Amino acid sequence: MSDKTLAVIKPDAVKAGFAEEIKQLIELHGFTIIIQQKFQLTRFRAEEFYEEHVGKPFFPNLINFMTSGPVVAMVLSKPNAIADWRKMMGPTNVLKARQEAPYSLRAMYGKDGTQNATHGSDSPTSAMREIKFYFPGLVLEPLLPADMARDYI
Ligand code: DGI
Repeated sequence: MSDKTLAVIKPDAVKAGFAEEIKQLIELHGFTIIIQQKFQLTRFRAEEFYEEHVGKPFFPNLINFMTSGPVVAMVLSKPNAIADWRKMMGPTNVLKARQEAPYSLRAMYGKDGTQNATHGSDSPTSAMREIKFYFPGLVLEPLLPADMARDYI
């Protein structure tokens, strides 16, 4: 699974009209967008997605932000997708991103600590959980090994 990751263009960047530009950059960096869809998250769904942050001081702002408009969720594929997408996004905090990685997506398209333009899974386990969260019907692996599958065609 480390060749696939879940990427999200967050409401600030979608609202500002950056989604198409960000998708072009994603493809220029060698990722394939396997599937993409625009979603409006409810508070319930946003709280479920960010359940690891429940109780932290920034949690209410995060939920308000993530439900403030549509997001574009995508499954990206490429060797080393998880780490390479995290690198392309840059640090979580936009001000830090602008200092340390000025050409990262968060530096270029984000606004502040909360409104940081993009999301990316941080491990193979979270990639699997997050891909299922947005795309529960997506089959990423063949159901049967190819040589066995031939017997069923
Ligand atoms: O995986 P990341 O998005 O880089 O970071 P994360 O999973 O630790 O946090 C999820 C989001 O929550 C992050 O994109 C922005 C927000 N957040 C995290 N830490 C802070 C924060 N927002 C504020 N205002 N302050 C924080 O310290």
